[in-house]
Amino acid sequence: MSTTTGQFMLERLIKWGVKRVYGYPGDGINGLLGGFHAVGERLEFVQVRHEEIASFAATAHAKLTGEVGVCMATSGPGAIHLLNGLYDAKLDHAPVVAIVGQQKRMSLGGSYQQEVDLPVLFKDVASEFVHVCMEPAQARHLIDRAMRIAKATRSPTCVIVPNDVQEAEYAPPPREHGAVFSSIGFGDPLVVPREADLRRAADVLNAGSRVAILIGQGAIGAGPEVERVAELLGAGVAKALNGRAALPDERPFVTGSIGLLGTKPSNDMMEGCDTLLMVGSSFPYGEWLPQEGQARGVQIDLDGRMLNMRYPMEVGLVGDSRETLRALIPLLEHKADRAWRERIEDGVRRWWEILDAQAHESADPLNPQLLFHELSARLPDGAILTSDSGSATDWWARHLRLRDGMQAILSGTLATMCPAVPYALAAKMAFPDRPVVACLGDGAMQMLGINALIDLAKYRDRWSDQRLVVLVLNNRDLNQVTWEQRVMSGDPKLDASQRLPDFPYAAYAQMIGLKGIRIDAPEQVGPAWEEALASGIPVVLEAITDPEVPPLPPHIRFEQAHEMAHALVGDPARGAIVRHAVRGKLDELLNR
Ligand SMILES: Cc1ncc(C[n+]2csc(CCOP(=O)(O)OP(=O)(O)O)c2C)c(N)n1
Ligand SMILES: [Mg+2]
Repeated sequence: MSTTTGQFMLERLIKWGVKRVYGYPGDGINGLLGGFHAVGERLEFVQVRHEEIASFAATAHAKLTGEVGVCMATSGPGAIHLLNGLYDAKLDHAPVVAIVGQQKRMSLGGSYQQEVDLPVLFKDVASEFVHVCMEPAQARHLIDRAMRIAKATRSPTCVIVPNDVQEAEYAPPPREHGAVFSSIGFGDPLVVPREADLRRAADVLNAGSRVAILIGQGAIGAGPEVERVAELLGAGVAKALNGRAALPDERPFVTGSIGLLGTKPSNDMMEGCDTLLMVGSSFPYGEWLPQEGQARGVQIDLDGRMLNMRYPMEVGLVGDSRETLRALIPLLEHKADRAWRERIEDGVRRWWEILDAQAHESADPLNPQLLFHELSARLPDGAILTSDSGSATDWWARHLRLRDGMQAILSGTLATMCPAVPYALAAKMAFPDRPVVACLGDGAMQMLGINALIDLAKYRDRWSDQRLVVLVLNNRDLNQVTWEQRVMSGDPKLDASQRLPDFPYAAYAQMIGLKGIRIDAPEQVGPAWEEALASGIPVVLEAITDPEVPPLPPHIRFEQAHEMAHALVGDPARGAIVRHAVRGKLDELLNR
């Protein structure tokens, strides 16, 4: 029996080790879909509600497993819907392959139905590799290169396939001039800097007396080495959001996240340090790093293009974080004076007390922080945590104490709304035996999350461990932006753009065969988590939370406080906000 080019492409993906493709059908990929009959269970088509869910899920697969995530969509509108998830992959350096359909070759250029200039559309997001398969003999090397380049560059790549090429009989490249003969396989190299550069880096780090370390997702897998370096240098470790799981929060010298979503000890450490070591991070906000000239800097990144751009580093090392730190450790001297480290640990201890106090402040009806505080103590071993973009992200970043063996992902650099539930789906598909908790706001839930819940309901029966909780903060507000308007721009809340309609999230979950729990009182929070994590079925935990609890750390900068004061003059919620803000400040002061 002959093989179609569509089927051949699927077989090729299987040879590359791909087990599932997230996608949505359309006649632009009928030739590929037909191939799924032939490949059977070796490659699964996971049908999700929206192509954006497919690209988020493929991205999450890549972020969680390190493997290439694959998504598929039809020509025109389907392809367009993939874009946001693919940009998430691009900006967070995740390897993803998108396979999209196109109209027949003979239609192209005819302003044909659903004809979109796909190479141009994907040229930016898949800048490392995007090609059209114009004939069957190209199929082999286009799939091989899309997979290899996604892996090698940790970025999304794209193969566009006209429908008639998908349906055409596959023929391997002929032995003639012009043919391309590719093969599968890619082994990640171990990249280590040169000895002389390591020595220069060690000299900088040894000379400092107050060293701060900032790690990002590139440090995942290098936790023990980061810990050893921090021990030798008497340093503290701050974490960018996608690097949260690289080093557990239980360590007394881990200052937690950084930036506007960050912690006071991270900020204090950056303000007080004389040396900065950055590992596997492109944390974008320079104002939360030391002032130029204040500190000497060393940076390690696997991608040389990412070096020395957030802070003027003295030494930039291109290397794998674990191997580079291992090579650096023998060159580092143990700092005898531990005063700086003790100061950091003191600050961290105090900070956890502040967070505890803040979580227990009363609010109307629920303080969102309490949800995260109570979850933190109950996080199951091996949990995978996903977050969205919104005020939930602030609490997620500060209040959850990650332990060894957990993973935590979000859209770090694109900071887009909507990934939390699609990420949770992909987490469960890749690790059906691990508990998953997704945290998001009502805006993101209304934008895409309620659709993605249908996917959870659809696929849940295959998960051996049913622990999957979707926490929705129902505050009827696009709260993060409301606060950004107040704090960054000095404007009061604009009701027209910020207020959200209510929606029965928990009741909706019940309706589609999941469990729903709705809470609106502090004493319900702990028991709700207990129930949700023990219920034997995925749960939507809907919490009615107070939008006037500022999702800002108590140490916001003077200019921001000034802008906020200005904004509140015309804000109807002024009284409640000032009460919360003053209480937050009091917690900070009383815990000194
Ligand atoms: C796709 C997209 N649109 C808009 C934004 C800007 N934005 C960031 S957070 C946010 C509010 C999110 O609201 P919600 O999900 O209700 O969470 P809350 O902040 O209320 O907790 C918005 C609109 C974004 N990041 N991504
Ligand atoms: Mg909201």
